Amino acid sequence: MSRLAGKIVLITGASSGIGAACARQFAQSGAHLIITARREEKLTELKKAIQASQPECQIHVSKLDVQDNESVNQMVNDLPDNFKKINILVNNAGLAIEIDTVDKVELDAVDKVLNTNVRGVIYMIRAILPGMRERKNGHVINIGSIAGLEAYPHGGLYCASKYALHALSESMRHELADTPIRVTEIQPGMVETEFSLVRFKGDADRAGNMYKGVQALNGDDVAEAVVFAASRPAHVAVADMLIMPTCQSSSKIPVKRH
Ligand code: NDP
Ligand code: 8X3
Repeated sequence: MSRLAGKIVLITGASSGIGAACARQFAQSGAHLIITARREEKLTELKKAIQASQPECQIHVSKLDVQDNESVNQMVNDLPDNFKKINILVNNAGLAIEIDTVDKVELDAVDKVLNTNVRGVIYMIRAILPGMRERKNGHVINIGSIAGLEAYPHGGLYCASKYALHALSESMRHELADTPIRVTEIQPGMVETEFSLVRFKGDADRAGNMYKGVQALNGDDVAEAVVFAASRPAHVAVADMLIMPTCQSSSKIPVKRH
């Protein structure tokens, strides 16, 4: 039997890309899901699609903006009883906005990127980790980035947010080493999702140019790594996993970003 059978997995940013792929793959492994994001209609579609092939998979849908601490707490408090004992938290919601030198970043982008990629993760951890500590059971999986290990030009804001997530993951790993709770950071390179479309504010040409001539990863490639980490035996902790397309060797991708 799968080690993930019957586990409760909460995924942020499950409406698209890596998060949606994680939801599908955890469901295939027998887990039950709490799927969250701002676009509730996408989550409802995903729930229907998953339950069409895995009718036994229980799925709770919750519209959530991780930037809002009160909403995060309310979402967790309002979980139905059968979803309250979260085993695995996948902090996946995140975004980049534009490609700019640090002196040119838009102030609105500073708020959105840091509030989502950093504060949002802290809010989720504050709301969910205490329950994991009480139950002496849990796994926090943070979706970092190669951009959190190696900064690239014109990406300072996004890189800073992912460096912060890397630090949070490392601190938590130390803090939880004397508990059964595991912390994993998955650090993808280029993944073709809605990420670039969001980054370039809906400009499909600019987004498409990012992946021209490059075989990028897809959401499923990353989800496989997430599910691998989550399904190790209880005494095995996957700390970090850097996963890139074969044609990528550093964050300075073979594509001109600006
Ligand atoms: P997508 O744009 O396809 O997915 C991003 C997800 O995050 C969406 O489901 C979106 O849902 C959700 N999201 C964004 N802002 C918020 C918010 N404030 N509250 C709740 N949910 C939010 O991109 P990816 O799947 O590629 O990105 C997933 C993660 O992977 C991100 O953390 C990203 O930084 C990271 N990553 C991506 C890489 C790539 O090349 N694509 C590489 C390395 C890391 P909604 O809009 O419905 O709220
Ligand atoms: C997103 C990857 O390098 O395109 O984390 O910014 S990158």
